[in-house]
Amino acid sequence: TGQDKEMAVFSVPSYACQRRTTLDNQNTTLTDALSLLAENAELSDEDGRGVAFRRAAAVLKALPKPVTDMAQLRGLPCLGEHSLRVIRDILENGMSSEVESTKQSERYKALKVLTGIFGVGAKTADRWIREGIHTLHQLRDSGHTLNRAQQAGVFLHYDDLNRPVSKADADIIGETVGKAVDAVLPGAQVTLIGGFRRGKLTGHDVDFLITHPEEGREEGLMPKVVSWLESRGFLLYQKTTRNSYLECKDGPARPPSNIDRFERCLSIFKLANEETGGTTQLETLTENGTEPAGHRPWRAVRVDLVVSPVSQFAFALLGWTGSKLFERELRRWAGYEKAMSLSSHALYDNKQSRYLRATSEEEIFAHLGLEYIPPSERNA
Ligand code: 8DG
Ligand code: MN
Ligand code: MN
Repeated sequence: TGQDKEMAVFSVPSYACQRRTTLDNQNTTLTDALSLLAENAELSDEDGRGVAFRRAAAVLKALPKPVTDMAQLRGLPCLGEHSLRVIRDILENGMSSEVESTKQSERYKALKVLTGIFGVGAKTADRWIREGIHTLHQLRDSGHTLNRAQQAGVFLHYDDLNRPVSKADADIIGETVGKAVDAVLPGAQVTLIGGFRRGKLTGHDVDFLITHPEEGREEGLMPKVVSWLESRGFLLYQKTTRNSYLECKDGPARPPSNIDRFERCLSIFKLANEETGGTTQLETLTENGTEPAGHRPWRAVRVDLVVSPVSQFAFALLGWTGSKLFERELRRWAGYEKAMSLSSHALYDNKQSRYLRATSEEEIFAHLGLEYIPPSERNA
């Protein structure tokens, strides 16, 4: 028909790691809807459905123009029946009743509030909801014993940790981490990873990868960095996990999953801020000794620190830059298309029964037979 001439026709490769996905998303209404369903599935322990919605959203993020007609989607990968139904509803009625009813549901709202607590995952939130706990006040009054992370998350820093972190904040924290690292191990290098490395302007945390150009010098670095930061009052909370990669019985065998074994630190930074923040929704909950945001000259920010030996640096950099879906797709590509196992430590070729070395992300893409995709185009 005449209409077809006007309509953009899209073609997209099926793995997100074969595509260039910038932050310039032309289909935010559709991808927001699918992401919400993905999130709801993930929070409900339905990871398979979650991934399906994430993949569908990622395909739409890669399109150069807004979708206006279902016919444009013909032949595109990763769009299952369910995702297509949601897209059709939005194109035809301006909204998806499934998305709207999910958003309004008591369960989804409670899951959002409770998993907004640092240290609370879907499992814990689900258990609390089944006990009738839907709000922070109900949680406080329930008498549940919370672990140290959860206490920091709910009673001390809930509002701060649920407010986006800006790139400017990330840079200030980067300077502090740089100073700490330089003081305890001169020559060690700090690299911004995660969403900010992909060019995002805000994030839920700030992620850093630390290494030293001489293999082995990075050993034991994390506790020293953490003490330096702690003694100067930069940390509100920290939990350091030791490197367990070298302790693995089978040596550096194929890592069984994407859970890596680097020395890492999950922390909450105390970031001095010039301007006062907005009012907190939880002023009533901060009666246990903390001042509400807006009345104090600092805010709490989640920071992840990871230490990698330089021999694994390229893999760590690639594995921690994200997005999460991009990482998942890289590993799927490696396994299904190349018979290789990719982790944040190494790349193993199952056919040659050997590890493939790399000192840059470019080399890893080349080993995988993929065109190089820079961080700013990994926003799948
Ligand atoms: P955001 O913080 O702006 O919301 O987004 P992000 O920076 O992309 O997400 P993130 O949750 O901070 O995760 C950053 C990257 O780190 C992402 O690719 C996933 C990856 N990552 C973890 N935990 C682990 C882990 O235990 N092992 C490995 N290999 N990667 C991990 O978050
Ligand atoms: Mn991050
Ligand atoms: Mn992180």
